[in-house]
Amino acid sequence: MSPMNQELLDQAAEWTRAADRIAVLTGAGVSAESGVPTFRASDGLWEGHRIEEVATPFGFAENPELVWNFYKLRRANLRKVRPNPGHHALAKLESEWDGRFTLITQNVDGLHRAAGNANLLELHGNIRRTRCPNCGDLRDQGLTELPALPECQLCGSMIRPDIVWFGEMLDPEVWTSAEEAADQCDLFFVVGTSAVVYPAAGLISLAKSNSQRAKVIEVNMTETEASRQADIGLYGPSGEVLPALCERLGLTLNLVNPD
Ligand code: BV8
Ligand code: ZN
Repeated sequence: MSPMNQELLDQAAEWTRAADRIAVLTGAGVSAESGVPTFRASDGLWEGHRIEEVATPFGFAENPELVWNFYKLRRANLRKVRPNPGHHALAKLESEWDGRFTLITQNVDGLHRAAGNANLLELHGNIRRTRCPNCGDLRDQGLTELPALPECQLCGSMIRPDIVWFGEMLDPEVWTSAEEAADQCDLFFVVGTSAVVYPAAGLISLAKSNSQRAKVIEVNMTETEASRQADIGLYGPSGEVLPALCERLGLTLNLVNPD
């Protein structure tokens, strides 16, 4: 870690130690060191398709097989993927700030839950779950291989991933809880997100302008849309920066991944 970061890391540790309520917003970058590709590192294309075309209800209506393929490939990749030290550091922080720590994620990969975070808000759903648009059946399918066009076990209709696509509303309960966490925190971390997707990215300014005048700490490889709102920017891989922060706080990480 660069010497400049050491000083900033000390400041971040001081703010964390003093924090009463912590909220964290994560994006794809926190899973990058686990081997999960981010969205916009490449040219934002998947098999030549723009994500914003594939991850939409219109794309699904147009070509359900293509969209199911997009998710089945990602589900298959996740079978060999484990939480990285960045995920474990966030689980450790939650256990230390028990009841005063909320993890809000845009990720659908389930790795925060696998690392042990429980007070977790999955804004964009979860790739392990499917939903039936006809009868509403919600099912945790794990990461098992699914048929080309999976059918509802209750009513036989074609089911979809339980994921929030572009142009779709977020689950109102999940979103309200995320807004409350950002509004009530006095320390807000933004980790591994390009902060371009709304309404998730709006949580940063919500925290920044809340009555506690929350401090904002960004953890990323590079500057992002969030950087101008961050009081501190810790630039480096979250799998190194977050464990280094825990070390400053005297917290030892449990890096064992339950298989
Ligand atoms: C909605 C599920 C109301 C899919 C996802 C024009 C302007 C502004 C907004 C809009 C607009 N047009 C439309 C909108 C709204 C739209 C939106 O925000 N579009 C964006 C693209 C402009 N939002 C919506 O549609 C939302 N719904 O608005 O509802 C509504 C209703 C009806 C009609 C209109 C409005 C729904 C958004 C949810 C979309 N679904 N995911 C799937 O995953 O398959 S979003 C998708 O992007 C993922 O969830 C992902 O998490 C998310 C954000 O991306 P990031 O996580 O930030 O990933 P990214 O690759 O971008 O960045 C990675 C970062 O990590 C980088 O900064 C990199 O530097 C860093 N990094 C890399 N390695 C590391 C690292 N950092 C640390 N350590 C490392 N090792
Ligand atoms: Zn059904």
